[in-house]
Amino acid sequence: MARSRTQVGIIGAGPAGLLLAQLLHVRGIDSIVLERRDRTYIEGRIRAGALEQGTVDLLREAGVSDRLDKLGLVHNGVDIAFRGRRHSIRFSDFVAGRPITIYGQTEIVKDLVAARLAAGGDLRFEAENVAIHDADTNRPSLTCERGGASEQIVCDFIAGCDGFHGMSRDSLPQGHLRVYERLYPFAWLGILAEAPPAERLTYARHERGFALCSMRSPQRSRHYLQCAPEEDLALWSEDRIWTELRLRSGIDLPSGPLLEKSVTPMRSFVAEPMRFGRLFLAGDAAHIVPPTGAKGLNLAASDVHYLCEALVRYYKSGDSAGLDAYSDRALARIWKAQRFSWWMTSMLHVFGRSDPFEDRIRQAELDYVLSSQAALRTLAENYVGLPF
Ligand code: RFL
Ligand code: PHB
Repeated sequence: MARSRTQVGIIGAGPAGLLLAQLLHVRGIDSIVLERRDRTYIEGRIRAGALEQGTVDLLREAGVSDRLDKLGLVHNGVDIAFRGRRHSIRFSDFVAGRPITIYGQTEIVKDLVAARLAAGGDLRFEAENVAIHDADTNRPSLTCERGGASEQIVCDFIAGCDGFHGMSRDSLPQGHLRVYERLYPFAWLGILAEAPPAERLTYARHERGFALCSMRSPQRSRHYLQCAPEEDLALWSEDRIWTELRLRSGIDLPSGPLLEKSVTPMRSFVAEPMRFGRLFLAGDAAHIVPPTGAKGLNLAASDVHYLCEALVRYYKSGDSAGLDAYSDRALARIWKAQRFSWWMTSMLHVFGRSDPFEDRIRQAELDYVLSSQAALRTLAENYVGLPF
């Protein structure tokens, strides 16, 4: 068996794992990243797009902001369409200097992979059967198989950054984790299209369901429609999608060829604590939010920030107080983002006919938010991202 040694063994080359590896590198700490998929796959997975300023700053600190600075679309607010009217919320009216930046997660992953490889970083793709050993000792290790050969990596610490369907959360002993979960009775049908986007990021609550008009570049739009969790994509022709988007958003969106079409379930999920011995969970491996608040990737970034700071402190001075505090610190921010994502999701989606009273309450809440400076401030503060 081939053996290696590193300071931090990282499972998963999504935004969390890659950003952690790159930030640790900048601070002089080495790591090895094990990723189940190949490079083309992870660089093509279309997901998030809205970055908080804290996430942008962290990418800058990691030295991967050249393309982001050039291509990122800076937005100082969002629109909410409701009952035939568009309401513009300007973040700068409430929180100074904290815009959001639209830059695709695919691009972040490409930038991080390129930076890791340019720095001679150890990124191991197509690592199968990754397993964690002795996480509750001072000498944890990882094993995996690549190209039919077994590998072992002995580390000081392990970071489980392998997303919601990864193995690290499940490798914890039964009973160690407490899980909180909510499934929503709807999903999002998402498209990426070669078509100019709406001018402003627009969230719409319509009696036919929620819609979101976003973008990736001045020529590329990213839109979402509330649909059923088991929605059959075959029933959604391009024409039907564009008609529905225009109806719900009230925007005369130009159409164009679709580059991608998929259905995403909506879920809130938190597993705590985010630590077992020398294994630390970060990002979607520990928590999922419904995408209505645009918080998933941003939470992965803040987890990584806390974890990186804790590891740097440990390696600088042998002080493990930061590591001991990691889970509580990360969870304090996660739960606030969970609340915001749940609130935005509840207020902007149509939950069906099962509870007409609650539906009217949700509409009244949105009506109130859009008419109250105090409520708009609350929305803006949370949307741009709470401080790290
Ligand atoms: P990821 O991105 O899932 O990466 C995990 C990586 O681990 C690998 N892996 C394994 N590797 C080795 N061994 C195993 N056993 C493994 N199992 C899994 C996987 O192949 C993968 O490469 O998790 P990470 O890094 O925590 O990043 C989280 C974000 O991807 C996620 O939170 C966001 O995409 C959520 N999200 C959004 N977040 C935002 O902040 N702003 C947004 O605007 C936003 N929009 C979205 C979103 C997510 C969406 N979908 C599709 C879920 C919009 C959508 C539609
Ligand atoms: C996106 O651009 O993909 C996006 C933007 C805002 C969200 C979710 C997704 O709330």
